[in-house]
Amino acid sequence: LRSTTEVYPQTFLLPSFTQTKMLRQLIVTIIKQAPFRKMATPNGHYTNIPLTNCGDWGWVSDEQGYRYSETDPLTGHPWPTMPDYFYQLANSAAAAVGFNNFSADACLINQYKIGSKLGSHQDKNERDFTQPIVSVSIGLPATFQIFGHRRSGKAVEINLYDGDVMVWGGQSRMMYHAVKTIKANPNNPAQRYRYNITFRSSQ
Ligand code: MD5
Ligand code: FE
Repeated sequence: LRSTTEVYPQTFLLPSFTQTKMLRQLIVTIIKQAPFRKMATPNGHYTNIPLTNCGDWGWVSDEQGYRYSETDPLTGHPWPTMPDYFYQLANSAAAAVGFNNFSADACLINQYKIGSKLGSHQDKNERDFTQPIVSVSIGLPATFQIFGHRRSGKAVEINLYDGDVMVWGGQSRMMYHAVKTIKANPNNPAQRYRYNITFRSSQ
């Protein structure tokens, strides 16, 4: 049995913290209003990973840069309401490792296909870096890399499975991180995607 570990200072892995059936159903509902899409980036490309958001604020990218927006640039409408089930999950995961006042106002949902990856980057579009970030893995397994203060070099690697939750607090939330190329799951060859739901306090 895998138990909660501090995989990096102030970074906690909560293995099998949640079931994912309800999460998947709620994602289906959200993407009817705000579908997954790649977003343009300032360097003239598109994000590798299709994404969407729910909650008061959503992370967006365009030719101008990265920021949080109260509306979906595809429709001009507010993002879908964050399901209470999502909010409570993020809250209880944060509280389980000592962050008792976490209140997510932003929820980013990433969709990874087999063969896709997320390059090394820092998350720095939020206003209050003392607030933790909570991330939930659904579907295909992934190897997550934490590089530390440099973009590349030697990384701490963490395997993430369906239902695993990570909480990034303190200094760890400013670390460079990446997701290695997603592979098929030999234990479940029919599985085609990994979803990651990231909860943030953005404002
Ligand atoms: C993922 N997503 O698996 C990850 C989970 C993203 C992203 O990285 O930006 O959409 S969030 C992991 C994370 C968040 C904030 C800080 C750190 C890692 N960190 O300092 O290592 O789709
Ligand atoms: Fe990130």
